[in-house]
Formats: sequence, C-alpha cells, structure tokens
Amino acid sequence: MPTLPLVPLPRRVAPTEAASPFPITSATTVSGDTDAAGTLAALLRTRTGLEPGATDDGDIVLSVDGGGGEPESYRLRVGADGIRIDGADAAGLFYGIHTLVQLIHGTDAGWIVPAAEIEDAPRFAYRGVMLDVARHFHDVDTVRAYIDRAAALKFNHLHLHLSDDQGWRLEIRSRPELTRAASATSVGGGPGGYYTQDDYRAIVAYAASRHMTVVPELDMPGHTHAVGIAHPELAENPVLDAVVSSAGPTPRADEPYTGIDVGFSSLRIGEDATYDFVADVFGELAELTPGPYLHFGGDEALGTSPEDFAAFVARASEIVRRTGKTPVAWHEAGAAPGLAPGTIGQYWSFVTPVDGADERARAFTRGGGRLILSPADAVYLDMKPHEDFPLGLTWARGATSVERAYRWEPSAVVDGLAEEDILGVEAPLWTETVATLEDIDALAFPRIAAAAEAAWSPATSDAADRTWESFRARTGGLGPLWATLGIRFPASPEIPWTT
Ligand code: TNX
Repeated sequence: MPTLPLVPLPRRVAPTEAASPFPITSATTVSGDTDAAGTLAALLRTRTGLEPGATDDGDIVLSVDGGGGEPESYRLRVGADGIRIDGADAAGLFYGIHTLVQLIHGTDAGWIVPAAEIEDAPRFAYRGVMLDVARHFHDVDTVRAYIDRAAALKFNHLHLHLSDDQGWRLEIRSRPELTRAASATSVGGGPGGYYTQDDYRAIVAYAASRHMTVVPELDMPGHTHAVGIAHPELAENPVLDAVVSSAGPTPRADEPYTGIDVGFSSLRIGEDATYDFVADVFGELAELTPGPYLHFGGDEALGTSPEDFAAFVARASEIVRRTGKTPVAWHEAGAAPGLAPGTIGQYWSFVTPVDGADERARAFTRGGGRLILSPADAVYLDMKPHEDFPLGLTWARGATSVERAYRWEPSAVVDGLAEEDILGVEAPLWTETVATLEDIDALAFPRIAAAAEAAWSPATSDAADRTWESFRARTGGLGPLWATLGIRFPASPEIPWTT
C-alpha cells in the first residue's frame, strides 16, 4: 500500500487498499466524547476549513472504551461508511484523533481519508520535549504553541528548564528577589522575563488539556549565576578556569550573565542556608505542579569539586523527594553515592557514551530509578541540522542531520539496561540561539518527528517500517499539514516534501 504519512509510526497499520476512502465534506458529522469532538473540530477547521456537525450517530464516532487496553492506546478504523476511533483512555482517543488528522488529504475531488485500520500504543510511557526558557525567555503563548506541536506528535511531557546562569524564570513567593533581581535579561543582553505563578498554572493547565505533564527544572548546584545575583550569600564567585568558553563576556558575580559559557557557577555547598533555599524553591514548585516529577538539574557543575557535588546531590535529591515528588536529575548526579532512591536520571551524552556517562546513568537504576534518554548527538534539537544553518550549536559531534536524528535505537545506548529501566525519550531544545517561535520551529522541525518516533514507535527491530527511508517518506507527507498548522518548518533537503 502507499506509505501513509503517519509519524510517529503506529504499532500496526493494516492495509485496506481495496476499500474506498472516506470523504470529509461540509456534511460530515461527529459524535461521541465531547472533549475529543472539540479537539477534532478545531483541527478539521484548521486543516480543511470545514465545520463538522454534531449528531448522536456521526460519520466519525469518538469513544473512550475503558476496556482495559494499554494506557494511551487507540484503535482507528476508516471505511467508506465512516470513521471510528476507540481510545483506551482520553489520551488514547486524543492520539487517535491526531493520527486521523495526519491521514486527511486534499484531492481534486475534495478532502479524503484513506481506508485504514490502525492499532496503536506507545512504546515508552515518558515521551518528552524540553524547552529552555532561561537562556532566552519564551512567553506563555509560545509555550502553548510548542505544546500543540509536541502533543500532535504524541509527546506527553513538557520539561521546562526554568533557571540557568542567564536568568530565573519562575516567581517564587518566598524568594521574591529571584525574579526581581535576576530575570530581566537573557543571552545577548536582550529582554528576559519570567512566569508569574498564574502564568505557570496556565501552562500546566494548557499542557494537561493536550495530555501533557509539565516537568519543571530548577538547575543546581551549577548553572546558578542568576541565583547569585539575587542571593549573593548563596553563591560562590564564578570559577573562571572551569569555563567551557565561547569567547563571550566574562561572568562577574554582581552582573547578570548574558554569554553562553557553562560550568562557572556554583551554589555554596557547605552552607545550611543553601538547603533552606533548595527547600523553599522546591517546596513551592511542588505545590504548583500537579505532575509527579521535579527536576533539580545537576549538570555541568564544573566549578564544584566531586565531593561537594556528591554532598549537594544527596541533600537536594532528598529535599525534593520529601516534597512527595519524584526527583529527576541529569546523568552526572549518578556519580553521587547518596542520591535519593528512585531518582530518575536524564542521560545526555552521545548515542555511543563518552566519559563514563553510561556508568553514571546505570547508577540511577541501581537506586530503583529509571532513565530518560536524551542522547545529544541525536535528539538535541538545538544542534545545527547542517553546518551552515543560521541557528544552533555544533558541540554534539558536529551538525545533526535529520538522518542522524532518526538512526538510533533507545535500547542500544546504555549497555546493561532492561527495557523497563528506560522510562522514555526526551528531545531538549536549549535556547542560546533561539529567541522566537519561528526560531523554535526552524530548529525543532523536522527532527522533532524523529524523536517522537523513537519515543512512541516500536523498536527499530520490531517493525518493518521503522526505517529511515520509510520515515523520510512519511514525514514528507506531513508537510501540507504542518504548513496549515502554521509551523514554519525548514524544507530540509533530506526529506521528499509533498506540496
Ligand atoms: C549542555 S545538556 C547543557 C546546556 C546547554 C546545552 C547546549 C546539559 C544538561 N547542559 O547547559 O544549554 O549543552 O546544547
């Protein structure tokens, strides 16, 4: 059968080649679950300009069958007589609708959906995207737009990197200095910003309406220059010999930092006041966050000795755990013997691990935790897609082509893990070079689709169409949909775009 433009690839697509497609017209009606019908109506309007009618017995029937199917799974059947989507739960139905929307295409005779029978369920429970709102601040509308883009590709977690050397981006009532003194600038000196607690709640609610859970990160003990601007008593002086330098401005203790170097800042590890601070900010964050995870960073603490780093990670992870949430940390924290049990590790070394990152990642699983895989040379969306692309960085083994973003297998990254040790896959977008939604689209697309497939679809060995050639063709078929959704994706020459 012709390749259907479905990304991420569903678990099973049964060909019903002989059957006629189903036409979508101004007379098309929808019935069933009202939330889902609203989601579908909005997408149909955007995609086709048509306004579906609501009836009791629609051409398109949407139901949550609650029949004990796998979480987030759905069945979609398109025949000449109508369309039916059964979700095992509301999320499954939502994903079925997005699969349906990917199938709709225009012909000379009008809009049609090819006949198909699809059974689909995710490989991993955690499918994440991360947006760094610290290097450049991104307002609530931009975050909403990114949630829509990600949810349509069946991502279900939004990790927000809320603090870094360049700024603190979330109002903390018990520590008002953080946003008062340390949020007004960003990389390059441009305007910063922060989320009020109501802004943050609005993001959480919008994400939930798209079946996404927010995973907030306050990064420490490194990446904390902004904390030191607000609370000089909590921070060490910049450690300049630790800096991974880009020849930008030199960090100074009493000035906001607007460069993109990393590794020079650290909280004071030996002071009790530091842990009062950690308890205050994560205590408030836990109250604001309905989801189960709080990320405390732990990456690139290059100005902190290994002993101090281990001491900090032990105390901070325990403080987070006591809020009732599950701590998450970048893989470096796996080096700390006192890491709180159950802490989730986020691996950000390469597809082939370097510098013992795999050993630190395995340490999380020994403590009963699991791993989120973010191999930088495959899923860091802020890497340039090719060397002369205007935005992005290249430290992760040079530019990351769409093909390289696609060709990796999650179970093959860290040796010695069972499939159950992998919580999922996350694609981070760091924003040193990313200031606007247009910039986000330019770097995220189309590689975000490759990450979605790694997170949702069967393993590369378990499905005939889990290949680069198939992915290219399927992604190319999504061009018209992405364009009507207003996504300004670059027309990567690696993809045969349908026009
Ligand atoms: C590494 S990955 C970082 C970030 C940078 C990113 C740029 C990680 C945990 N830390 O601080 O923004 O590289 O690609």
